[in-house]
Amino acid sequence: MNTFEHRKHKLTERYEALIARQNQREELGNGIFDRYAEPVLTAEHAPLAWKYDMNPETNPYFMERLGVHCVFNPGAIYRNGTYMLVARVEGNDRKSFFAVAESENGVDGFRFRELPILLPETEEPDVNVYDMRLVEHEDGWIYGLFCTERKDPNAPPGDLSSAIAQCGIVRTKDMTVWERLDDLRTASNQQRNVVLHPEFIDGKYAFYTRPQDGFIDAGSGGGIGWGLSASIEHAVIENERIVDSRSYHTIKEVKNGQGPAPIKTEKGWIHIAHGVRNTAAGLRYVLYAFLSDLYEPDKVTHRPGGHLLAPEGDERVGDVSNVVFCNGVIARDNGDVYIYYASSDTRCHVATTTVGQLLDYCLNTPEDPLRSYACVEQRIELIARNKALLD
Ligand code: M1P
Repeated sequence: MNTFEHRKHKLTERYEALIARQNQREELGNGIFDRYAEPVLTAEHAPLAWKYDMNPETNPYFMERLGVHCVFNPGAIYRNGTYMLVARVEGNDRKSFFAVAESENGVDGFRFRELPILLPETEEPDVNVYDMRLVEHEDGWIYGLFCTERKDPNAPPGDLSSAIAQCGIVRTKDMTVWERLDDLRTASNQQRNVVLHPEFIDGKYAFYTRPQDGFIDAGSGGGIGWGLSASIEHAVIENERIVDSRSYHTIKEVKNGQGPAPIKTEKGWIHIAHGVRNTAAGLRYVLYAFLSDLYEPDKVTHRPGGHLLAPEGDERVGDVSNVVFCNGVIARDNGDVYIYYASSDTRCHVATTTVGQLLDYCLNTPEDPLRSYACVEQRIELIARNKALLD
């Protein structure tokens, strides 16, 4: 066997073993959700044909020609008995693109479709696209809202980092053919983490937004916003207001953003979001949850304190370390919930739970009382109640 044949054979074997690997639910957990031993989707899940020139004449060393660096921040949807992730795949060239991976059970066996999505562009081409939120809207379409990034035309000469982030919109009926609509227009210069609410509100399309002053910094902006648009083909939000703001000395003091579209329950909408705080080691991203009113989803009714899920163990290290981020969740009709989250902008994981557990978490976890003294009071009260049970 020559180098080409040997490497192709070994790499194919390793790839198929990875796809066939079973995932184990970790024992006990925290009662809120269960983690799994293995990530569900990684850069190694990218098919060999996406990376290698498979012609021995032109690639005698069986060398990677177009490497895949990371696979993270997937949108998620359950269709026709299949768990589908639309992952953010990042090439070695730093450009992200979207690709659909499918699994029969939602916790392992994810395999990418043959081709990544060739996302249609608008007249103003995207430089980078990422973090798609998939929503089955009551109008009958599946929408994908994502971040489209282009160079900031007002950046001073020599500044090759400043970008303008805005919300791009595509829709599909079959998860195969994607129609590009106009980018969302709002008053904010920067929009990331924009999510479409699955139902009409007052006959209009409703959006969760995240206006910011700068590409990285919230500045005087930030918080999860809310706005309505009569049209989805040419979506415009005239009035945007903050429904979940940033807050001093909390897990969301620097910025926050809506995760996937919220989950509808009889007690309200369960939201999974991310909160960011600063540390000496840089920004730390965690997930948190809140509940909003069933009929007025822009009114937050319950705010459990602290994080829902924070990076742990290997999750803490990656391309952008100390980050967990979620823009995909699947809530099955039987109440099972699959939270797809990425760690450190590198790989995708799943945590499983139920609507019942998430509701209990939202309804019965105390709010952050915002001061150490009050936090201790809160904990002493819990200890006292437990002690009373023993007496
Ligand atoms: O690097 C962490 C995350 O940073 C951004 O999130 P936010 O807009 O809240 O800062 C996004 O680029 C996200 O993709 C990334 O995971």
